[in-house]
Formats: sequence, structure tokens, C-alpha cells
Amino acid sequence: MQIPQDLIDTAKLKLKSVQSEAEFFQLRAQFLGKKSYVISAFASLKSLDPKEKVLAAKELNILKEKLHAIFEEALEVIQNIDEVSALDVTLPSDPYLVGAEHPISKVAERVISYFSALNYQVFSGNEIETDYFNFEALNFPENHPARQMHDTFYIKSKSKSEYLLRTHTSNSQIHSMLREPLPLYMLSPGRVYRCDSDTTHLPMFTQIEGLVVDENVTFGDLKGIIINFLEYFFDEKMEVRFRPSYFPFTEPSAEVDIKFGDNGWLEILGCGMVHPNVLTNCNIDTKKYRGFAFGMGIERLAMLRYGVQDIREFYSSNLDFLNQFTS
Ligand code: 2NL
Repeated sequence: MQIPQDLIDTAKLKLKSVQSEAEFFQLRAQFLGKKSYVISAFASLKSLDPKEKVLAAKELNILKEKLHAIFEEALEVIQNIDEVSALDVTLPSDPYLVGAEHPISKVAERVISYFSALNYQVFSGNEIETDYFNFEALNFPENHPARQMHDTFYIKSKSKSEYLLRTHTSNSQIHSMLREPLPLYMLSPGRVYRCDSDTTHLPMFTQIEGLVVDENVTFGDLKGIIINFLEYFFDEKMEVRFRPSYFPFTEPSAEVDIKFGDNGWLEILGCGMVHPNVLTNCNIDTKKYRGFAFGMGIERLAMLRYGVQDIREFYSSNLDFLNQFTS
């Protein structure tokens, strides 16, 4: 009598894909039930001669015992699978990991979305610039401290014909005033560079500046836009304070503070009416046109929005930090 030797392996293999008790009993009937190979083989033993019968019966019994043991063991495993850990084929599959938009990009987009809705154009400009477009055209005096080597990254030497890394995005606004027709409503987001590094400063950061040049624009227009923007950005009514300040490129100038929790006032951006010297440098008739401008640091806004304590987190490439911004 020929006894199939792969029966054990086949049973083991089929048991692996069993997912319910019902399936288990069905499979057990196939291998050990009345119509199974093993049980029907016992019935056919009587047709064999006595010597062969003993041998075949012994082999069949061993096979039956092995199958019993396998099924016994498998039943225990199946009965231990509780409802929770049972495979639920209706569950959604694991999501594809496509990364997260960087928090600085998200905040920049939020700022841009407000001004785009007011028809401001977006011009990002170049990060490598000449002294003229970064300082001179913006009415910085010859000896202004920002122009010094320990504040500005110069490429090669500090001679006027050489290049530097822009310290603000205003260079892009100078280029735009020289190039674009008036009136001009623009926003310039981009990376800027200053020799500075601690928990609230980085040698590279992101700035967004806005510029309007039109007839009859006033400081009142500027105030209105800024307050409305801050309420859009923080999604709530804000207490806003305009504090007199100084920038070489605006006159008058103001720093804007918001009331933040119990910490009192917090500086959030700078702004002012464009200095007539800046307009003149861009061939704009100051009798006909006036301008207002403002500038803000995106990392600072992002730190407030997301409660980030150390500005360096944004550029540490730490996925545990970055993956918090997936939504
Ligand atoms: C700040 C302050 C400011 C401007 C930026 C500007 C640009 C041109 C002309 C006049 Cl082309 N002004 N930009 C004006 C006032 C303030 O930024 O604290 N930024 C982080």
C-alpha cells in the first residue's frame, strides 16, 4: 500500500491560512473525517494480505496520530486568537508615507494666501545681491552697522562691486519697482542671511515683505491691512499696537506688537511709509506716488503658531519634529 508522505506538510500549510474555527473544522474533516484519505485507507486494509496489512496499519496509525497532534495544536492557537487581534480585512491599508510640508512653507503659504486674495503679486528675487540693491538703494547710510562684516555675509570682499547674501528681501522690491508698472502691490517671500545664531536667530531665515506703491496711500491704509492680516493669520480678534521705530527705508516707521497671553506685548513685524529717497532711487515720482511697506520673519511666526521654543528645530532635519506637520 502506497501511503502519501506529503500529507503532513499539506495539512500544516493549509492550517496556516485558517482564520476561523469554522474553517478549521472544515479542514480537519478533510484530513481526519469519515471521507478523509486516512480513515478510508483503514477500510481498504482488509483487501491486503496479513503481512502487508500489519505494516500498512502501523504506518497509517502513525500518520493519523501525527495529523491529530497537528490539528490539536492548531485548534489551541485558533481559539486563542481573540476578536481584537483577528485579521480584519475591511481595515484600510497602511497609508503611503509621502512626508510633510515643512512648517516654514506652511506658514509662508498662509501669509501669501491673505495677500494673494488682495491681488498682491509675488516676486521672490535673488538671494545673491550687490551692495547697491541690498543697502544703497534702500537709503542705508554708508556707515550703517548692518553693512559691517559681522552682520552681513560678503562674497569675497566688501568692495562695492562685489556680491553679498541679501539680508532682507527688499532687494527684490527694488528690482520690482524698477521693472513693474505702477501701481504696484507686491509680496516678496524668500530666504535671507545674517551673521547671527542662537535659540531665536539663525544665519539663514525666511522673510516676507510687502510693498504697495500707489497714489494717495496712507499710514491708515497700512494700519488697516496689517491689523486685518494679523486677525486672519491668528484666526482671532487681536489687540495690536503700533510702536514708533526706525528703519532707513521707511519714514515714519513702526514696529507692530500683539498682545500674547500673559506675556504682554510681543513684536511681530515692522512697517512704515516708504522713504522718498527709496522711491526716487527707483525713478518713481514722489509728487504722484507714495508707498507703504512691511516685513516679517516667518520662523518667528511659525514659532508662535506651533509653540516651537528653539528656532533651530526647523532646520535640524529631525523627522520626529517634521512629521508633526502632516495635516
Ligand atoms: C522687519 C522689518 C520691514 C520694510 C521691511 C521695505 C522695503 C522697501 C521699501 C521700504 Cl523696498 N520698506 N520693507 C519696511 C519696514 C519694515 O521689515 O522687522 N522685518 C523682519
